[in-house]
Amino acid sequence: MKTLLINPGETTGEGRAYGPLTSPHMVLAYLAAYLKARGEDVKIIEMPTYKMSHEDVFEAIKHYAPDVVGLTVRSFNIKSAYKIAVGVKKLSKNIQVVMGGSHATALPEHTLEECADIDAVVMAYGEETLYEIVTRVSKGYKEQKAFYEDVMGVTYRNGGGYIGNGDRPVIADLDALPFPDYGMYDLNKFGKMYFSDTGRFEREFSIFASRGCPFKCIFCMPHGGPGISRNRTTRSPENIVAEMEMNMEKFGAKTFNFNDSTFGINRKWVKEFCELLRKRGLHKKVHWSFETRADLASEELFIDTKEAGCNWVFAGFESGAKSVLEGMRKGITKEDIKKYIANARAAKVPYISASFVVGLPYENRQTCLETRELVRELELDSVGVNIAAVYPGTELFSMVDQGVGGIQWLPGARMNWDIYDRTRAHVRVNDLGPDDIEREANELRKVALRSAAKRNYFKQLRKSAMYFLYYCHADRPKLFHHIKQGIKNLLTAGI
Ligand code: B12
Repeated sequence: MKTLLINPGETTGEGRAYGPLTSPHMVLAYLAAYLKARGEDVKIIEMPTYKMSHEDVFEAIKHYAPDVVGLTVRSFNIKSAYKIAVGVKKLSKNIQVVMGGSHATALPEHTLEECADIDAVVMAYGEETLYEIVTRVSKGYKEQKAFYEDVMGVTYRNGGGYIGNGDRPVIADLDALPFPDYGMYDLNKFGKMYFSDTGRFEREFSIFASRGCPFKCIFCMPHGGPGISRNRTTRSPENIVAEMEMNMEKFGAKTFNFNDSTFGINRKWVKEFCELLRKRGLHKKVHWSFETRADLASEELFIDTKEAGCNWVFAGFESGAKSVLEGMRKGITKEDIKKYIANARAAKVPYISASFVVGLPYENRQTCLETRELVRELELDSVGVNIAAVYPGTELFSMVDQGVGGIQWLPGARMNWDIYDRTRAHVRVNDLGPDDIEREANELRKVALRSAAKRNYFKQLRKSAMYFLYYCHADRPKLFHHIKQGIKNLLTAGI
């Protein structure tokens, strides 16, 4: 039985936001490893990173002749996934087309309705569900519905309607899962990241310590989907270290990024994990980074993790305005943010970065100024500035429907998956129209750049020069895009 798993992102070109990933797609590596461990034949196509067109994908399908095609979908690549589903069914009606991922999990029936060539949607965690489907397909039942009937975590097409089989419980023992198999990818095709403290470019490997998140930020889909709610499961430190060691040995991995929605919730666990890294000598061999919340990071947490090899910390601060922070129900305050930075600096964390969002409920011109002020003051090493994006399955989506905090859809934006390109606003909020939101985001980027340079001008300059040289060699179109952006920013930032 052959299964082809596809990340369907468009080969975007510059200007579009969701280009190739710099770290191999973890979700598909997990699903593939699970099937492989059970003797299945499986392949992965990473469209954006391999720069494959839809025609290239169809050629690959003809060549591999899979029985099941599995697509991982988010709102910004769902249209590309539909195109693949249509093409697959043109090639053969017998290939089962299955979708999973956050978008499909949030809107299973709607997804089936929008594209008649999808046979079923897998909701929440997919390893066990996909394997069950593949096993049923291999049995070659006469009736298609037998592939999906009573399979937990599936919504499937039945005649003119849809049948939802209800949620599959979370995978309680994450240690029992096979490690994500990054050997399924052509790793040379992925980009590398520059690390200021070592002065080197490294390939980053995504890793997970836990699935799920108990917090309730309005813009995030509950991990695993609304059905799975906010259940959080954690791997043992031993299991994680074994995965790191395997990737070090197999691929020479030197850099890991913990992709947990929130790392460090359980301090006792973090202590044990850090101790194990030191005991195994990994703190001298690898670097790693994590994302946590402003109110979770004590100086002690930063010291423990830094001594265990962590060289980069990241947090979503989102806003510098009380009303906006309260409206997003993140449960953090400006004081928490300042304390986080003070703790990280006291622990001498080499690289501190954070992200902000412009255009959430209660945002207005005044709150944007307050965020700018905070960013100016923090002098972070890097700042990601996002324009508010309203994803299905989030509380924010319902808030926009109801106009909470002055936020409203732009005409034609609701359920329009073409708008999720990160460069444009698709809502208006209070006295900010879409152009104002985009302008405020740009202003904030400039403030962030100036503030980073103020802390360490030469570090920033060196980073830019290193990326320049890297892209000269590795990705010319990206280089031209960044030069254009950089010049624009530098000229207007007045550094
Ligand atoms: C880690 C992560 C990332 C990492 C990915 C790293 C990597 N190399 O894999 C990085 C940092 C790159 C990233 C970036 C972005 N992300 Co992100 N990310 C996440 C996060 C925290 C976890 C996703 C993950 O890998 N989970 C681990 C796996 C094992 O679990 P899983 O994703 O739930 O997948 C399981 C099931 O969904 C299912 N499944 C998934 N696909 C398939 C396919 C098939 C066929 C089957 C059967 C099952 C199946 O099985 C999987 C295994 O159990 C989620 C948060 C969340 N709530 O899920 C957001 C999330 C997925 N990201 C999101 C967004 C918006 C982004 C960005 C656009 C953010 C930005 N502003 O730039 C970018 C897009 C980048 C890109 N080009 O794709 C949104 C997507 C919303 C949506 N509806 O599209 C989420 C849901 C967060 C949110 N706002 O709610 N992200």
